[in-house]
Amino acid sequence: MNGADTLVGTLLASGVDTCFANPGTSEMHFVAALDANPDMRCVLCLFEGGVTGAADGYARMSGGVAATLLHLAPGFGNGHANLHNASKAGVGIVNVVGDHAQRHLRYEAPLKGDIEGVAGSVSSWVRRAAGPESVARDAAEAVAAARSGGGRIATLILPADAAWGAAEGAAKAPAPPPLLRPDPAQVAAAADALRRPGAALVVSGPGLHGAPAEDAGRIAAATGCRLIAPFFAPRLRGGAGAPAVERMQYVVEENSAFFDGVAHMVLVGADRPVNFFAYPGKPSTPEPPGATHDPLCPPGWDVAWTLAALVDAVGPAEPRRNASARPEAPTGPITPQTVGAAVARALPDETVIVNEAVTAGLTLAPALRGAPPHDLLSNTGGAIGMCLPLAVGAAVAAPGRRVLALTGDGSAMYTLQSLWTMARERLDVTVVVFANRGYRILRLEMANLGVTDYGRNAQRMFDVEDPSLDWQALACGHGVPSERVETAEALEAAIARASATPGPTLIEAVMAS
Ligand SMILES: Cc1ncc(C[n+]2csc(CCOP(=O)(O)OP(=O)(O)O)c2C)c(N)n1
Repeated sequence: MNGADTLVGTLLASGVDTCFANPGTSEMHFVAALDANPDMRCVLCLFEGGVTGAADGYARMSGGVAATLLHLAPGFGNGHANLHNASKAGVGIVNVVGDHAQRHLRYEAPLKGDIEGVAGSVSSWVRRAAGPESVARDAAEAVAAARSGGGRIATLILPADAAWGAAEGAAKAPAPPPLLRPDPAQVAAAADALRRPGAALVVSGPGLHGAPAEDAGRIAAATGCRLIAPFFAPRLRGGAGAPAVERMQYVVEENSAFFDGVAHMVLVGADRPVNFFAYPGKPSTPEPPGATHDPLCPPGWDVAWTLAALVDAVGPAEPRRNASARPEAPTGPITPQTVGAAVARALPDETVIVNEAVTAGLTLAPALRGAPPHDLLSNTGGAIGMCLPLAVGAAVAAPGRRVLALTGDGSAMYTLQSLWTMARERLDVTVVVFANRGYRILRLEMANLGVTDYGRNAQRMFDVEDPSLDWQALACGHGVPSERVETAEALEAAIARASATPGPTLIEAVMAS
């Protein structure tokens, strides 16, 4: 038995049985150990951004910890953006990053780099295995760290000689430290405050699906407060029958209007609301001046317990629920206004939607409210290129559920190789690429920043044309069947068709504007 064997044994003994991977020479003993343990599902992703995004999608849908296998500092660096998103989502990931053997590090070998530096900026736990005999204990602590605070990023650096050296046996992750909880007196005070006019309960993280979301709905019903979720929540239970939750807005003015009348916010699993960007002359935060915040249960604390304690304090009530509503059949060009109805009408029950449609998805929320029940995964960290990888991970974690990946064409190009993983793993994913042939949001943002007149350089940074991307050819090249639609009614029909077809399908939705 070597260090790598004890690592895989420890992951499995600790309940981590899925590894999204992009290996290299320094990880070959780890690969051999994974190979010797068929209970570990290994999923090859052809770029590290695909690896880390898939781990995020897997963790969001399974509630468990995903493992990744990354190749030294450059491999980790390639996966950084989606680890940033994952850390904002508050999910548990154990990254195993290979490094050169200790004796090799005194030389300037090509792949030598600052793994601690790049990993430290996005991990809440980083450790370098000192030798083969420490690997099992290190791995066990990495899993516990990934489970701490409800989900964190832990990175274990595995030097090649720690992997290949002789070691004793596997370990098992200890229980993570208990989640922090607010004081009962603080819960009682928050419950009182929620009964007053202008009160809002702002919930995120694990508070937006499952039993905690039901509790959040009960609290709103019992107190009459508003129940608010971030615009970009990690996992939001939605559709008919789900507790009614209002979602913040993206556009600054719309977000200010949304918070109109809010005098006091109780934050559970959520940070203080903030606008996505700063703009000259516009506020950073959306609530009216003088509104107060109670950070009752910060992200990483015990959200489920806090919501249950608030229910006890405010008394029983039935949540207000979204009514079932089927939008009118959309017709004509595919625009942000018709996308919502097309998606909502074609949505199979219990779909997992991954939304990175950017401007094409801006009006999705109202249409989804009365749609069949679903889970919605959003871009929590603002780094684009999460949609296709998250769809991979969500589909691996939730077999039997259809995954609908809604992506802008610009965003899809960041991590396009994920299509190949969908095809290889036969994942039931419908990918809709909203082809508006540009970075449309950046054009809108330029105007938001007060610049309305721009020339060739800016234009060429906003258009993705000349040449146009051929989405059907790109899908075909990754082994994914595809179709192209140009009207909202054809989009609805195509999503319905793809949903009934096993394996992945890509739909190129040509946008009119
Ligand atoms: C990692 C990263 N790089 C760049 C950006 C800036 N950015 C935000 S949206 C966007 C373009 C999105 O284009 P697309 O997906 O086609 O959606 P559209 O705006 O056209 O609706 C870019 C480049 C970002 N948010 N994250």
